[in-house]
Amino acid sequence: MTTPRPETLAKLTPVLTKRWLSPDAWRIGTYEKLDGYAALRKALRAHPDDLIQLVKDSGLRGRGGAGFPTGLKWGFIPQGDGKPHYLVVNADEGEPGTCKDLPLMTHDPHSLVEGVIIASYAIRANRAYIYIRGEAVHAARRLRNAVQEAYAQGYLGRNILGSGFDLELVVHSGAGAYICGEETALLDSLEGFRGQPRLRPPFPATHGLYASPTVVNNVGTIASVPYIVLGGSDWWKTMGTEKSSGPMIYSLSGRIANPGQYECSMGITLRELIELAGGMQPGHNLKFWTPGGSSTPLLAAEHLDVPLDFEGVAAAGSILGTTATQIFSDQDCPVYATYRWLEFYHHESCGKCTPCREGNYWMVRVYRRILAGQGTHEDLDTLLDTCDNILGRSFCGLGDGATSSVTSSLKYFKQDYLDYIEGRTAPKLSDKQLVGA
Ligand code: L3W
Ligand code: SF4
Repeated sequence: MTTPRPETLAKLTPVLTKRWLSPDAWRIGTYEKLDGYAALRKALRAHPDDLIQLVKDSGLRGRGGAGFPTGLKWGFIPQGDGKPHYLVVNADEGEPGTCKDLPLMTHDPHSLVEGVIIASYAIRANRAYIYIRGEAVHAARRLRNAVQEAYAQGYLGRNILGSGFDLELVVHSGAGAYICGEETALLDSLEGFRGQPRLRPPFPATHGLYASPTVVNNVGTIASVPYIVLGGSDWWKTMGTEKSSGPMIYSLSGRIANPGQYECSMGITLRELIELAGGMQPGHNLKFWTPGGSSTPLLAAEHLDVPLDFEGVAAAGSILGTTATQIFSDQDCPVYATYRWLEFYHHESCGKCTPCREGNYWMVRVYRRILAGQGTHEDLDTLLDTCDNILGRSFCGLGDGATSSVTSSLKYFKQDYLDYIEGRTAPKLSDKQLVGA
C-alpha cells in the first residue's frame, strides 16, 4: 500500500462527508452541535428567490448523473400558478458501482432533511418526498428517524421555526427496480403506478408529481444546499473548476487498496484518487475503469490524468455520471465485465420500448456466445449495429447507458474480444450457459 503525498492529501475536501466519522451524527442532538439546522435558520430569514439565486451563483450542478444546473431547475418552477409544488429527492441509488448517497443517508441523514426543507422553501413546496431504494432498509430507517426528530424539534410541520412556512416530508421506499431511478418512472412509482418512464418534455419542472410543478434532485444535490447557504456561493466555488464547482463524493471500488468514498474538489484525476486510496492492490495494474458507473463509457490507463469534472470527462469521450469509479486491472476481462453489466441492463429494462428491451436481450446472447468460445468476427459488427439501434432511439437513458460499455470496450479492447473468437483466451462460459433468461 502506498502513502499519499501531502499535496495529494490536500485535494481531499470533506464537506458533505465531514460528519461521517462522528458516530452519532445521525442523531439530531449531535447534528445540531455540529452546525446542524443553522443553515435552515439563516435560509428562513431570506426571500425564496434569493435562495434560488444563491444556488444559481454557486454553480451547483446535479449530483445524480446528468449535471444539470440546480438553480436553473429550481427557477423553472412557475410561481403564482395556484398549483401545489413538490420536491422529490431521488434516493434510488442503483447504478452499478455507485455508493455515495446511501452512506450519506446512513451517517448524516439530517443534512439531507435540512436540505429538503431549504429547497422546498425556495421553490415554495409544502410537500416533499424522499424516494429511497427499497433494498436500502438501514438507510431508510435512519432517514425516517431523522424525519421524526425534525418534526419533534419544529423543523418540519406547520409554521417551521415561526416562519409561517409549512412542510410535510414523507420517506417512501421503492420496490427495488433500477428504472425507478429515472425521474419520471420514479414519479409514476410514487403515484402508485408501475414505474415506467414518461415522455419528456414536458419535464417534471412543469408537469411532475400529480401533473404539478416538481423539482426532482439527487440526494447529494440537496444535501449540498445547507453548506452553500452557510458558506456562500463564493466559498463553494473555491472548490472544483469554473464549470464544475464544489466538492464531489467519488466512490472508488475494485482493485485498489482502500475502496470507499473520497470527497474531493471536482477536477481531481484518477491518478490522484488511486494515490489517496493507497494505490492499486499488489500485483494489479490498471486496465480499464468507469468514471461514473456502468452507464458511462469505459476509460483506459491512458486516461489516468483526465480531470474528473463534467467537461474533462466529456472531452475524454465519457460521462462523469455519478462518479462511481470502478477500477479494473490487467487481471480482469473487459469482455466479461461488459457482459455482466449487460445482464444487469437486460434484467432491469422496463420493456416499454423495443430497442432497449430487444437489443439488450440479443446482446446478452451474443456475449454469451463470444465468452463460450463460439463467437464470430461478425458478432462484433452485430454488437455495434445493435448499439447503434439502441443509442438515441430508446425511450429513456437506461437504453443509452447499456450501450456505453459495449462500444467503449470494443473501442479500447477489441483484441480481448478477438482473443476469445480466435481461441487464444480460454472460454469463460460453458455451452450450458449459452441459453437462458
Ligand atoms: C426543465 C428542460 N428541466 C433537462 C432536467 C430533467 C432532469 C435533469 C437532467 O439522466 C443521467 C443519465 C444516466 N426543462 C430540461 C429540464 N431538465 N432539460 O434536468 O436531465 P437529463 O435528461 O440530462 O438526464 P436524466 O434523465 O436525469 C441522468 C446517468 O445520469 N447516470 C446515472 C444513473 C444513476 C442512477 C441511480 O443510481 N439511481 O440511475 C450515470 O451515468 O445514464 O444519463 O431532472 O428533468 N428543458
Ligand atoms: Fe424501458 Fe429501456 Fe425503454 Fe427505458 S429504454 S423505457 S428502461 S425499455
